[in-house]
Amino acid sequence: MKCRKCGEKASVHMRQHKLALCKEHYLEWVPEQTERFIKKYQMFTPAEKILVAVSGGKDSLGLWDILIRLGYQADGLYLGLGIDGGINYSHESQSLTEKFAAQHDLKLHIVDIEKEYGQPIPVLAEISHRGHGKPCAVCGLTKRHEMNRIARDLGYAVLATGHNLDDEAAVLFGNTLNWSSEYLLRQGPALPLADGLARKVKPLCRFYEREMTAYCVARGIEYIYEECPFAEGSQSIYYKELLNQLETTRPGAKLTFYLRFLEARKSGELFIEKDIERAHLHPCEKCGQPTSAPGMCSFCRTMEKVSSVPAS
Ligand code: Q46
Ligand code: ZN
Ligand code: ZN
Repeated sequence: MKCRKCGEKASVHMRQHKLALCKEHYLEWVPEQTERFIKKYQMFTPAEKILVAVSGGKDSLGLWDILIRLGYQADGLYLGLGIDGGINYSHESQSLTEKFAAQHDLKLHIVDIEKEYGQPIPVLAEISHRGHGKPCAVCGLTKRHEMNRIARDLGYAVLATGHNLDDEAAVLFGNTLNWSSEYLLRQGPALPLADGLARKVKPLCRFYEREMTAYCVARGIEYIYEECPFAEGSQSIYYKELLNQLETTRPGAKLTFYLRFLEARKSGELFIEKDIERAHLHPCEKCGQPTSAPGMCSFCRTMEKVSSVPAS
């Protein structure tokens, strides 16, 4: 196949777009598309300061690289979760993130959860008895809380994450299977948030995972290949596999699934857009972040529980 732009040999074939491009034109196409999505979903402007949540994986490092190439003011935030899993996961991902920041002369904030809260994520999860033996519930809660906290404390207008289409389609699939209307209402490329919190955006939400891999390889970005060891056997991986099977026989199915959802939601065809969550939110008595729980938010309650248990 030949590159649609220059006629040279193509190196990336995107069946779902009926598009093939050479390496050079692929490296132009990805940021152009990203810019298009940023504008379409009104994510941010060049005047705003962006905080990119970086994990050392291909999506977040790829996102950071694209935003910088597009001329945006984007700093990084790395959360040290303290996960080893026999592969030194957190340590490796942190060094790759630091290396990327140093190579491009970028500002990177690092928050070490153990230093902040006394224990690494797997231990916090164990002590608090949340999440049925897996640290993911406490991990997700902590990541959300810390990203919001840092974005707010350091005055960032926007928090950007590297979620790609495969991630978004899997979440959508799960929420649809359960008809979780509250979650469906909250899912989207750009989420305006309650008072004092940064907007949350996902500029890569229309790129397939393999498109991000191709981008990072073509740009020579070194990223951590392994997933977090606790991701194994998760529901979201199972949904991704199912959607991949569908995609094999129907190229573009994932993209259509996600885009039609966004369209239907926007036009109000699916749900009556009620401001349900907002109506019940109030600031947490301890950290001030919005919560629907009475008194303290679930993060602060979890941490209270943890600090009341003597360390063994
Ligand atoms: S939640 Fe669970 Fe992830 Fe945290 S413990 Fe690892 S797999 S990193 S997206
Ligand atoms: Zn070309
Ligand atoms: Zn709180």
